[in-house]
Amino acid sequence: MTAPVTPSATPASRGPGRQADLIARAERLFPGGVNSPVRAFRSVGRPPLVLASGSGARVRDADGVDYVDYIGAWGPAILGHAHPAAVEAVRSAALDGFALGATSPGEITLGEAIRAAMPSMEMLRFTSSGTEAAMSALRLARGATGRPLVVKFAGGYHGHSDGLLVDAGSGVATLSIPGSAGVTEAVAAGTVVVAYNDLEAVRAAFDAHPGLVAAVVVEPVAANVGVIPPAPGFLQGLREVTAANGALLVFDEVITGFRVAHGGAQARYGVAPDLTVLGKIIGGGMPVGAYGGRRDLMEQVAPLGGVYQAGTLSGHPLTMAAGAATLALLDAALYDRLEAYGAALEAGLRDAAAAAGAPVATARVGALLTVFFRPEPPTDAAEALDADRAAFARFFGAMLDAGILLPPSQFEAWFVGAAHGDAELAATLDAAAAAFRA
Ligand code: KE4
Repeated sequence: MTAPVTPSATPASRGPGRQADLIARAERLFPGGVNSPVRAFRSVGRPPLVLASGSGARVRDADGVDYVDYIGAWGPAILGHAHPAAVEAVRSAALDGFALGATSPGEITLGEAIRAAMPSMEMLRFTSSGTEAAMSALRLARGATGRPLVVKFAGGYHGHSDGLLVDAGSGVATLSIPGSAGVTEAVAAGTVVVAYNDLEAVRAAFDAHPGLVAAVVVEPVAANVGVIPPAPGFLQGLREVTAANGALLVFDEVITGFRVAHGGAQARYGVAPDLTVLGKIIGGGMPVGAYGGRRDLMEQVAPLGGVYQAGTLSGHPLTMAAGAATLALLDAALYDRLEAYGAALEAGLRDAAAAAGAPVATARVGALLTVFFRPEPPTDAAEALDADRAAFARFFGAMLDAGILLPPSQFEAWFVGAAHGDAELAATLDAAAAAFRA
């Protein structure tokens, strides 16, 4: 095993004030000073961090301040940051050139590893982001079925393609309305939004639009309104209602894939979708997405079939190397450790909140969890969204000041990685004991 990777910049290049200067320059360069909105920390009322390096379970900001990290690059860092095996795999691959413009051996290695873990993905296609993968899977669903509509769930996030940035219409019989400026009503009308965990609403959507629904797309564990586990029977129910109506079931496992089990949520809950969307962990922290599933469907994707999708850097060799090195280390012992840490963290947080008299609820699936500032864990987005955001913001700030970096939103999941150990757990729970009183 090569020596642990130390943070790249030297301490001399950090120091008080560097972060403030970088933020000021970033805010002149990028909208909100960020290249993805959640990084702006706007919902927690704190200035954003500029993170200069990460190692294991910790990250270091541009002023040289270290934090125990629960952002985890928003999911990819399941091994921890700068894991030597992943770093060495990328370093070695880079010596052979970056992108060569044709299939590379690494695509086959990683593709076969994914298919071995998720047998429902008989054939797949790599992309450079989860957004591309989800967008492409739904284009395939519409192309393969010849039907126009997609059903999604309120609070489900599947990337920022137009048809998925929509809000629920006035009822399941109505079509969605734009959820972002720039999304047209015509595009939004291709999507029906219903409540998560509500099988009756899904059945009603099919009844309201007979023969028109191409697919139901779902995060099998909702994680973009905070973590909301599927109700017992919900996923199996989706499997049955889609099959009964000639529609496809699409699992968006960008977060849950290789996170909640080696085979993702489809393995954990025993429900096989027709198509699966992946991202994050399969790239080991490098830009990635993938979609795949039944061979008869994937063979309709160009150049074999009429559903077009493409990408200059899809299957990038350095991404493939990082992903393969990561997946190779995701063994049963690692998932046992993640489960144990997640359970201890959840129990400790509950105890700390109770001791502080803080009305919070936790929701957890494996090493994916959220602390909701509401008395009960939510069962759908509407319940999650009534959490006390101001209380979360106070908690977030107190944890940050104590050296614990949480995702800067009440509606995100905490991402635990294999590098989180006893020291990180103790530091987190010590900080939480005070932060629940903030
Ligand atoms: P990307 O295009 O960001 O790679 O993936 C989009 C996506 C698709 N599906 C699910 C279930 C996702 O959670 C995501 C992206 N997740 C967010 C975190 N909740 C990424 C963080 C960000 O937007 O900066």
